[in-house]
Amino acid sequence: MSISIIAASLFVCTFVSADPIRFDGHKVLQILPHNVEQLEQVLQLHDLLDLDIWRLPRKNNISMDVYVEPEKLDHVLTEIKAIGADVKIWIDDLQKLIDEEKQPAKRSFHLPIPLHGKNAVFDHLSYHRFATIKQYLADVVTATQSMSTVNASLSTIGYSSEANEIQVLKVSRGDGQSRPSIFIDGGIHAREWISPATVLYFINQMVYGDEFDYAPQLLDKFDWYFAPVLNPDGYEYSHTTYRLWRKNRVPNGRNCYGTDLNRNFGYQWNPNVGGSTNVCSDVYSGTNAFSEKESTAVQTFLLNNNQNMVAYLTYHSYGQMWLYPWGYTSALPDDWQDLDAAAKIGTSALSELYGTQYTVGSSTNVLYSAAGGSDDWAKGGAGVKYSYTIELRDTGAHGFVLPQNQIEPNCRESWRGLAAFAMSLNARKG
Ligand code: 0X9
Ligand code: ZN
Repeated sequence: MSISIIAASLFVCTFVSADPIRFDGHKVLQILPHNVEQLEQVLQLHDLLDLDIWRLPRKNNISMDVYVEPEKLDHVLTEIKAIGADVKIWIDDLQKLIDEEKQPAKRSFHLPIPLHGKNAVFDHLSYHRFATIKQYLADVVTATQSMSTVNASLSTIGYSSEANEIQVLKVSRGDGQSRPSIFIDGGIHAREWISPATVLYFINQMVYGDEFDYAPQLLDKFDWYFAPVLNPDGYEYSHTTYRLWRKNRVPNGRNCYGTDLNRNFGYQWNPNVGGSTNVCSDVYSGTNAFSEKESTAVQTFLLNNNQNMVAYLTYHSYGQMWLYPWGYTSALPDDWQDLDAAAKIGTSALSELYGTQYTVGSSTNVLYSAAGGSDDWAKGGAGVKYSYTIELRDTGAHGFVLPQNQIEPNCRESWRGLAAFAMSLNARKG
């Protein structure tokens, strides 16, 4: 089996339940294949046993994170040892992490938290439900109405399959001048909760100002579009029912739900490259490119607004990577050196606060090949030059279940990285 189709069979069952599914005793293993043969064998095993690979670096001799239910554990461990790969239990009890994730984080002096609406506080230190996020966005719009140097306006660019709004907040100087623009989205994958939290933090800094005073410069140079939750149905489902849900929630028949929106964008769309034609798979690519309402909403919006769009950044987790196209092939875009240099400016600024290290490179070469990603389409389909997928914290200690006390440092460093990146684009454009 080739590396390009390894992610093709990450199966997840669908649960219908009043209480969230529990993950007591569920493990994440770290498996280290020593050569290509061992890697291939591990991947065959993953196919056979329907394992969920959380992180899959492209090369052997770099470990992979694999989620295993308790019933399968003994069998998986025996098989991996027979293959000769190293294996260790990396996360011992997933439920414990899920419980710890909820621990409230301490408020930090770095973040002035404005009051909203009827004096309600939207803190940027917790993971919020979709309804609360919508209220926050509406409150930001109201707040900027009495500000003279910044304007925020909200549009609904489409509706999800369960009829939730997909919203974009435009933040600009509001002086009637139009500037080059940058589009930032989050929440394509439901379980990556740090992603919407990061985009919301960016909005907050841009509108209310930030400790480094980047916001005025960033608003002088660009108009900003923020779409914090592109997959609202999946996001809610990951809160109410199944913490590790990835896809949207479209019904597919066979009691299986969801398309992986990041396999559904229409540039070199191909379910055989890192996606799947199996409707139950966690990386199901959809019936065809742009079969999903959520991806179509982004397509329509970007095609209508791409005239002067300089950058597209889509925030995901986890792995600490700043990735550029292509995801569908190991070949690189002609201008990859421009993308590489700008990403390195971002990651080096990001690391200055806490020393957090990010890997920069093309997504196929750093991670794995997967066609149908929004980043590939933004560049190849909408012609946005600086197109990236940013994989936020961490490198696997908590994976998708990043504790709330890491939200703030993650967002602070990411804001610094974003600002340095964006300012460098402007400098280079002269
Ligand atoms: O597999 C993905 O969709 C992304 N990783 S994640 O763990 N957040 O699911 C990486 C996408 C990289 N870009 C493309 N393959 N086009
Ligand atoms: Zn993702």
